[in-house]
Amino acid sequence: MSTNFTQTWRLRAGFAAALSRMYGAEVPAYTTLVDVATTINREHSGDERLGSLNRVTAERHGAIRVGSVRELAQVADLFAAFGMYPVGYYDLREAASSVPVVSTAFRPIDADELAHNPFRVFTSMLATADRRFFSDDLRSRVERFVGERQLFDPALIADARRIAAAGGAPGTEADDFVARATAAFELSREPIDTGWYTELSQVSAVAADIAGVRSTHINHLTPRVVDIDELYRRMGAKGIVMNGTIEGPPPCDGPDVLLRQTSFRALGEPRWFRDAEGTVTQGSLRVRFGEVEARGVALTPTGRQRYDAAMAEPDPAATWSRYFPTTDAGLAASGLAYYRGGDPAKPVVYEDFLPASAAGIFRSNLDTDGTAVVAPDESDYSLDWMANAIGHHVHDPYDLYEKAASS
Ligand code: OOG
Ligand code: NI
Repeated sequence: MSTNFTQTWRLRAGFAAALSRMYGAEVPAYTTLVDVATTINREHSGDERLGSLNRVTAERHGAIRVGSVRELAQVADLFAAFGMYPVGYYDLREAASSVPVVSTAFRPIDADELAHNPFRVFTSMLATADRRFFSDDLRSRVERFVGERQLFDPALIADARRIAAAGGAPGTEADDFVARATAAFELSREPIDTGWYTELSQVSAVAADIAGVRSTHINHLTPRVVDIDELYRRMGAKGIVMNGTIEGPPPCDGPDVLLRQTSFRALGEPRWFRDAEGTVTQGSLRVRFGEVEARGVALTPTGRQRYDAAMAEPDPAATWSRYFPTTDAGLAASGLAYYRGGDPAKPVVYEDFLPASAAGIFRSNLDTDGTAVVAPDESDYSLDWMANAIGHHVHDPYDLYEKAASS
């Protein structure tokens, strides 16, 4: 392959780095978070069973939100150029803290691609067909508004399709493509229609963030840290107050499993608003936030059932050891977690998300809960529905872990 051809993983690494620079300039507390995470990761270098120091330090997940299947399909086309494919289906309407979205995560799926750069983006679509949140009237107005906007330049999506098919970009095009893709997720300065935004906020702050504006943006960008409890303490010492909880498994003596996450409220950001008379004034919105994650070993379907049962206990930390062995050897022997070749020294890292945690992260960053009414859910959202609607296969995470474990 000639040197002036940029491979998919380099495009992905460039995209993650460019988004990180953009987000750092937009949300200064993000930079503090990355610095603290990097320091802690360096202090733990040597134990790299769950990913090399380089991988973990460069590792980010982003979150974006879109308003329709058309927009979700465009995101799928765009991310395919970076070797990021939809994995898993998350219905956040079902969680205890219900949010009117259905989601997937775009990420690399092969072990070597993950090792090169594991950038992933949790992507949520507003569930306008769910009558518990949207009346027929509001639904049709939201769909019209979203149908008339253009999140992505059609030329960008056309280039993405071509680059995905070619497995990379000619070197002369690569930087420009990454820059245009990054810019599509920048916070817009265009004035927001105050009346429309307020009406949607009454249904849900998430609905307003998604369908109250004519663009999308990175909602957060999350670094990975090896010791999240330590990070929580150090951020507090710097005066950045994290939300009260760490989502996911409790701290325990045994191996880290799945995913632990915590977030902090971002400050209000200046945004422009246009009122009914057409007057534009500056206001502020608190929509974006900071988040950090720690990843452990992926659980098998049996392990996942065990996890759900452990988390249903009144105090999961106190009873955790009744559910999970405290060693990798124990986890491997009981078939609860994935290890390459069954070797307890080689854990397969959990690369996905957790629906209850994701809903908790959404909710912990909202000022208001919004209002859902009691109505039958006649929408037919599902993994198959999503795959069909966006014209891309949505991978089953367990298939990918099985493959990783047997390689
Ligand atoms: C996504 C919230 C979920 C995670 O890491 O689980 C999430 C959003 O706020 O758009 O980011
Ligand atoms: Ni997140």
